[in-house]
Amino acid sequence: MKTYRIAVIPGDGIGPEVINEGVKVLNKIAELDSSFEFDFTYFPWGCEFYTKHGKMMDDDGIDQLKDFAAIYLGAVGFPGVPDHISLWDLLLVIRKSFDQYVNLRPVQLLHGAHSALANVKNDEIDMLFIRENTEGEYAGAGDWLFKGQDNEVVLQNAVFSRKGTERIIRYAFEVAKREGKTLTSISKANALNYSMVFWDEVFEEVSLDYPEVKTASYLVDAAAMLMITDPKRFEIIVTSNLFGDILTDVGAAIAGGIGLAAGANINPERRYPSMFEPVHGSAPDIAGKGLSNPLATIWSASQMLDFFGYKEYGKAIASGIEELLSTKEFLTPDMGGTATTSEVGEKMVEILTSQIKRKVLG
Ligand code: GGG
Repeated sequence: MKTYRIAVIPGDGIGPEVINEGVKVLNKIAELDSSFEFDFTYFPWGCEFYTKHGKMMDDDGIDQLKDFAAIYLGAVGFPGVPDHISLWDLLLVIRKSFDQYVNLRPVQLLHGAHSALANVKNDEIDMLFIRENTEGEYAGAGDWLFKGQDNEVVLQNAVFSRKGTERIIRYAFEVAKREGKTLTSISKANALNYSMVFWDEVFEEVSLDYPEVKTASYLVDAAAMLMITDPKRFEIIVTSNLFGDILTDVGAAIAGGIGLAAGANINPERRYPSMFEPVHGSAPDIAGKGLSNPLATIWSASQMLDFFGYKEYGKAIASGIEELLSTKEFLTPDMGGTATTSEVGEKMVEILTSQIKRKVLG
């Protein structure tokens, strides 16, 4: 039997409760399959750890994580710890240390999900964001000069290396080619006259190797508008770190809410573990009350299964979520229901069990 060792970082706020439900789902799928199992190791890192130890993770945290098959992360951030500390010293350091340069965020309006857009059909919102995940505007390069003085200056530099830009664009072309879909690049070359002119040039160059892929290129402001007014024009999208972070929240709003938005941080070469997490943050205001929606975390478990090669289970989770949404009975308050976090997780386990048994028994 194959064993997948998974590092679990539940993190802060609602992180632990949503992760519990994702773990339940993963364990049930492994039990039903019986050719593989998960071995979960929990790490207590996050803001509570910070208040006790003055750091978000152990000093050798990256070394402790490096041999796991994957990392499953809940959420980071809690009042009392500055947001730039909680994000940089845990989530971003993992993404960078493990060269997880691809951030995959599906924006897909599942059946039964409620879009913020009126009169939109499910098949009109079906895109995959491929966000550059290790450099760009989140490179962490800059300076803070003359702090507190009249001549105070802050610099936040965006870093676009040729290697970093080319590899994310090439990755996106490969996905678009494999799936027979269009590829849209989102940038801002009219205003960002170095970084985004360069991004557009690299996109043009790489496109020459993929004549079969139909492409489009938009400025980020136009793209934000078009995602609302004409979402069906987008299929595969490649964009920079910051633009991808912002636009995928727009994506969440049009595809059923942030409670349904899943993300995968991938090291495609598999030299290091990849990390799977919901897009949402820690929502401290509702933490510990059983109100949080675990579906994004469960969906990110499906991305983990896809990554391990169990595409059929990845699909089963997505269709299980659709079944759950369509019955409308087991929804958390953010989706208009009264179910608790764990009731949603239990229902997902029940739906998946009957789906997988039906398949096995033909
Ligand atoms: N679920 C992980 C989490 O708490 N994310 C919050 C966040 O601000 N993420 C920023 C990013 O994805 O770059």
